[in-house]
Amino acid sequence: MADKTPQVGIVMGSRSDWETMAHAARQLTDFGIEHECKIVSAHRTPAWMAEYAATAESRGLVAIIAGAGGAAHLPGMLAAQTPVPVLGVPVQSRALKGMDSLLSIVQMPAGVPVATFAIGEAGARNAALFAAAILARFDSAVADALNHFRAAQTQRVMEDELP
Ligand code: RP5
Repeated sequence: MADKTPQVGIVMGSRSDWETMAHAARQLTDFGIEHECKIVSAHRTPAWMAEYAATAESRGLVAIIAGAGGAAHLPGMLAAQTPVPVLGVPVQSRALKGMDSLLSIVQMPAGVPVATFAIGEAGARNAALFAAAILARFDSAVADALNHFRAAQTQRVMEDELP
């Protein structure tokens, strides 16, 4: 039986972030990477967030993709409490179009890194690709899937024609 232990955690501050973060989940599914998706809010469920961070390493997570919008503390607060690499995705906010999310996530003080991606869908997809790149270093099936993805993407562009 295949091992269903999640290797990547996808967490987000609110259900309203799912539309964006589903792109990360879809990409991991395409690569056959076991993952879990959960709502973990730094502001509304701080104790649950601390528990998630505290158990991430022992549960075998290799990376955590954390999406949040507005005053987006989630990626940084997770990174502060786990040695597992945290990949932050700024979710587009209504008021400031995600600039608030981006700056909240990217401006970590020295000592507690969060890898920060683009605002919205591109960031979610790239965070998943980055997690895959980490896993590919020690999982040849993921390496093959990633190489295939890149080759197919290149092929599409090479064959594209302007109207
Ligand atoms: C953040 O507040 C969430 O990550 C979300 O992007 C934002 C708005 O949350 P809701 O009011 O939609 O639940 O914590």
